[in-house]
Amino acid sequence: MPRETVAAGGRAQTRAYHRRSDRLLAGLADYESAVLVSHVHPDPDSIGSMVGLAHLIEVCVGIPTRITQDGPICRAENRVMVETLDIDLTPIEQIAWCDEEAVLMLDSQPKTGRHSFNGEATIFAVIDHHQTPGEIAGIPFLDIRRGVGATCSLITEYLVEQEVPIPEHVATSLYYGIETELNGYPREASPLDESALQLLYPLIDRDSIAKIKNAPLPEAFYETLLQALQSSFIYDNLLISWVNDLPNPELCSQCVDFLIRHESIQWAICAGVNDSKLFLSMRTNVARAHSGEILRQVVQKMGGRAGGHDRRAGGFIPLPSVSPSAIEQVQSEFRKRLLKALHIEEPRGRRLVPRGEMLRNLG
Ligand SMILES: [Mn+2]
Repeated sequence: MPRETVAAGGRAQTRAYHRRSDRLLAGLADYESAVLVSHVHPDPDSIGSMVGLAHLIEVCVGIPTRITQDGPICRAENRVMVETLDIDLTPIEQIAWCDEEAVLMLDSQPKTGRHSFNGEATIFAVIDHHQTPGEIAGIPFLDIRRGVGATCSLITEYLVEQEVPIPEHVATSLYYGIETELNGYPREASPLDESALQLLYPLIDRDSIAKIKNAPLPEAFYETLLQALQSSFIYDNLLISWVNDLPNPELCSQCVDFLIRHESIQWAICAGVNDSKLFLSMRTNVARAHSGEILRQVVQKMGGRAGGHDRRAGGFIPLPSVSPSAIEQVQSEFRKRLLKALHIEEPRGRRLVPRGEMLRNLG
């Protein structure tokens, strides 16, 4: 256990830090400010955990903090979250990195290919719950708990340990971050997630949560969903859906959230082409299925990156070109590898919506 020698009444005394939050805050005492970074396409857990930690640091250490945004926020709910809760985000490319400022990485680990931050400054802390391993050697403060459902639950624990009052917008951010990560299965994650949700609930603004959950969807969502439905194929208990013209990467996850609810499948994946990459979003309704790890292993052999959790995963595979034949070749190899990884021996899929049906509906 880390110890620090403090002067007390003229006599040196050794204090043991029993709690992670004590150790984190003590380490920050040497810095003038703190900058919080996370992964690309920020999600509610990454944003919520940064909001919560920034509050903890400002109250307990008394130094200014900045919350960064890595890449665009595309998902409608996430945009409304930032607007409604008035979250101040600094684009990560505007940060001038310096040694006096502590860098804390949340909901992500260094060098996983999931962020623009790539060693521009020394990282002081990594706080995460992903299965995807990163390069963490030499980082002074680490709190990586893979069994926990949300990074926001870890930050809620710190706030409770330090007895810091949690303002409404902070509580709402943390609560929504945990809720989206758990996808309706709090007991499956960990008791820490469940207790964090219960603790935060009386403090949140329920109207804001309702507003976020009912975020207006862009017209592009419906066009993408139509493409996804028209190109969905079922192989045994797996549904694969191809979107060859994906307006933004996060629309894959919105489509797949809907597709996984099909009554007779256990796995669903939506793969869409955007910016010379095949973006992937995978879901399973099987408990503790390690889908993040499965997808990571499948795409790794194709030069791609992926990660995630038990029921949800995401990633991408770079495309050599966006010509139809190049796309088709990558799609077919990915399908082959995925079927193998899921032990599915059905090489020919059946269409979710038969072709004749689609043509008849066009009338
Ligand atoms: Mn997370």
